[in-house]
Amino acid sequence: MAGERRKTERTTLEKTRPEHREPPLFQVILLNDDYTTMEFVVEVLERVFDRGPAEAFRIMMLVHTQGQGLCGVYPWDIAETKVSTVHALARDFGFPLRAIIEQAP
Ligand code: TYC
Repeated sequence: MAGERRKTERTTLEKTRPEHREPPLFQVILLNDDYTTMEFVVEVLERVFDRGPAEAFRIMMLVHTQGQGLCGVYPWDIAETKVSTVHALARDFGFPLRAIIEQAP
């Protein structure tokens, strides 16, 4: 029966697909500026991006020398929350520190 054949084909197609799709991932990129202190950036990388002290210092120096640097890769909602947290902390402490989101390649 045609209906049954279609059902069988559909079942076969579903079985050859991956079980679930990975969510698209987004990079959170920190931008350099001339006013935010190095100490504050290291603190942000440790607290917001869960980096250890040495890694936080390495990323801060990368941003300082290259103009920008990757802090982490997350699904959209988490990336957005990280950026909002960075901007809120920076505002509270009077620094112009900015972070942006880019689609991961
Ligand atoms: N360029 C800043 C300074 O010399 C330090 C800095 C590093 C600022 C990284 C922002 O994302 C940044 N004090």
